[in-house]
Amino acid sequence: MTTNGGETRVYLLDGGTLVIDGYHLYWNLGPGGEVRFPCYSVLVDHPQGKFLFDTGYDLEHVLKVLPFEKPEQTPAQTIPAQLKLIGIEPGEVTHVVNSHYHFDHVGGNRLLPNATTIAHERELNQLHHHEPFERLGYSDTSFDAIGPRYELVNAPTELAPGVELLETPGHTAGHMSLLVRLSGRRPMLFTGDAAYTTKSLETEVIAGFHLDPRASVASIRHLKKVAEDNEAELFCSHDAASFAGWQKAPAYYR
Ligand code: 5PN
Ligand code: ZN
Ligand code: ZN
Repeated sequence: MTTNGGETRVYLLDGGTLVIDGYHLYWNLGPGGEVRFPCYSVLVDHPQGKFLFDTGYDLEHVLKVLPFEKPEQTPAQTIPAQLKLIGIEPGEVTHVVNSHYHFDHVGGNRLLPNATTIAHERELNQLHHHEPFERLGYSDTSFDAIGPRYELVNAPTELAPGVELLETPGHTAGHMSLLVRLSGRRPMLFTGDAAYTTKSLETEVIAGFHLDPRASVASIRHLKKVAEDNEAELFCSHDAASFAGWQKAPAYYR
């Protein structure tokens, strides 16, 4: 196992793009019309393990179940290809932690044969007992079917020194965000779908896909407070303009 001399590195893995309507992106605000946005995963290469936060979508699944989201994902934008860019084999990933179990955040889980899946107990329960309106969101259960080793958490939890999970429910029952402290820059706070874009943060307008809208708004406010208290930079889940400006693998943050 490489340890990078004890340094933690954060890599953003490009997983391609999807399209949704602007009214789904900004509930009851819009503007309407097609919006194409990125899906990405975060590899935290830490002295105590290689933690992957979210794993993007499975192209075959989206083409079959949600073709109207017009997926664009090249072979280079799969989890194995993105890991290869940084010289890591899928079998070397020690832990997978999903912000939540929507299809666009779990697609690569099944490709990580040795990883322990760190699951929020309420999210795992909701995957199995979701409301009818959550059916499409929870449509990719491939990762659950193959029998991963689960480690149940009730966030907030420290996965390793400087790697913290926060509870940010509302979008889903057990949604989690990730705070990573680094030696060479300010902390990185990955919101997951608690905030799709910086406009979601600024306007406090949540996405149309949600379990509990009032909890969703509270989670946006919680994230802004945590960012302020820790002087952290917020990284939203599906913001094309932001994503274009970030360093992507094989480059990294440290
Ligand atoms: C991108 C996207 N598309 C569909 C759904 C859904 O049905 O619940 C969440 C979600 C998405 O994030
Ligand atoms: Zn989601
Ligand atoms: Zn999403």
